[in-house]
Amino acid sequence: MVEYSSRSTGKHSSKLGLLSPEDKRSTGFEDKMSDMIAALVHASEKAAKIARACRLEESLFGLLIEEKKEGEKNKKFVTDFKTLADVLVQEVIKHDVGKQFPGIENNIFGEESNEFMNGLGEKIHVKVCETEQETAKLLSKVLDGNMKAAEVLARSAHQNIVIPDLNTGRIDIPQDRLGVWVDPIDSTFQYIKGVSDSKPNNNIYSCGLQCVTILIGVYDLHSGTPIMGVVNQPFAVQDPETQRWSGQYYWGISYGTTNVCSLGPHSKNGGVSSESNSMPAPQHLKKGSAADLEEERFSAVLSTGETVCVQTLLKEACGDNIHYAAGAGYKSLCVVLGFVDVYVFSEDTTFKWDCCSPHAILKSLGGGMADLKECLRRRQDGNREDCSELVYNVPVQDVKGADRWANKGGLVAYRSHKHLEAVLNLLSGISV
Ligand code: 2IP
Ligand code: CA
Repeated sequence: MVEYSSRSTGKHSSKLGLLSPEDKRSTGFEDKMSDMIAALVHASEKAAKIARACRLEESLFGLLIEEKKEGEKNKKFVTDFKTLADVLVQEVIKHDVGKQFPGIENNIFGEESNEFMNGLGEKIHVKVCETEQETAKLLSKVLDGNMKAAEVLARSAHQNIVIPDLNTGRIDIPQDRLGVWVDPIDSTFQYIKGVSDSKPNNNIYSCGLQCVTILIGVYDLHSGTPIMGVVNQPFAVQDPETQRWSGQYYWGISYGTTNVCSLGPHSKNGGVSSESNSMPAPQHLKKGSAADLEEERFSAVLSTGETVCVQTLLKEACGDNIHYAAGAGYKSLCVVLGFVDVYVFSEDTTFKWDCCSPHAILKSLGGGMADLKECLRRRQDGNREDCSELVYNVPVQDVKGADRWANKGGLVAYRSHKHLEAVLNLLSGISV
């Protein structure tokens, strides 16, 4: 099997004074939360390896791409293979993080259930077992006896991965307050399609494997606010000679007055960056003057599924600075990286697992992710001061299935409050 590498974004920044490893040892402080983010990064790297293996290992790729062929008799089964890979990643995260933080596995949530039915009508609960062999045996039952594919998957699930020290500094958060949202593969459609030669425009890929992300976000079970997150891009860069993909991951922690991120707070990363990210929200912007227009100028990334009304308003305000890209996680990452100022979505088809991790990173950079329609409603009620951020612990009432965890009011992901304000000014007339 070919080895693939991922690298962290390298640059570390913190708004805190950091404790050196020596300081930590001398204080005897149990730096649990920096271990937690390391465990999440580690789990995301393993998930990235599984995602790459499913595309690159012949025995798995065959199962994955079958889905594209219409009308095949085993279509349902191969659709389930993608689900199986998703569930396996979810279980790997539960297993690995749960081993280090016993009990947290009960508060790790995702879209899929781990219950499968195979061709023989047997009900199987997919999980990571004690040994690689046991996991392979269990997976082969779901894969109707395909031992080769089961062995490759089990090997990825049990492999040892080393990640560099993240050097987060000391963070003390009670573990029993933590819930975790996992999206094992965001932008599934791009993942299955597997386009590798898409070209970026202003650093942004509108489609292709670059839009695939693995999202792991931790939130406060009581308040619902995001606390830490990892966004892993398993197909970030392809080597033109070997065709091998390498990944990239980004992380951030925001808790109380602690804000730490793998990116500098003013990092531009070659993109159109917001120059300030901790500006107070401007009050009652008057429209019309040159200064106001300057204030309201921003760049945005949108879903191709955005409504015509919102697209038209944003196009008028942003001109050429409007981009389209696949993947809720990827679009949020474009904001994190400063390629655009905002990601706006007025529809209700993103979910808690799509947003929790990038939201935590944006928060650590002084930005956030607001509930678009709730913010607009508050303004219509005359309350321009309070913005409503997305929360992660409250389901939508009277709804079943995945839609319970939809972001009902849409969203605005932003790094700077002034850009959130500009979006809300612009969309103040849309129906909420
Ligand atoms: C999807 C995925 C889609 C996105 C949708 C998410 O998650 O990110 O790309 O739609 O909102 O729920 P769009 O690309 O139009 O933003 P998944 O791929 O996990 O189903
Ligand atoms: Ca998703």
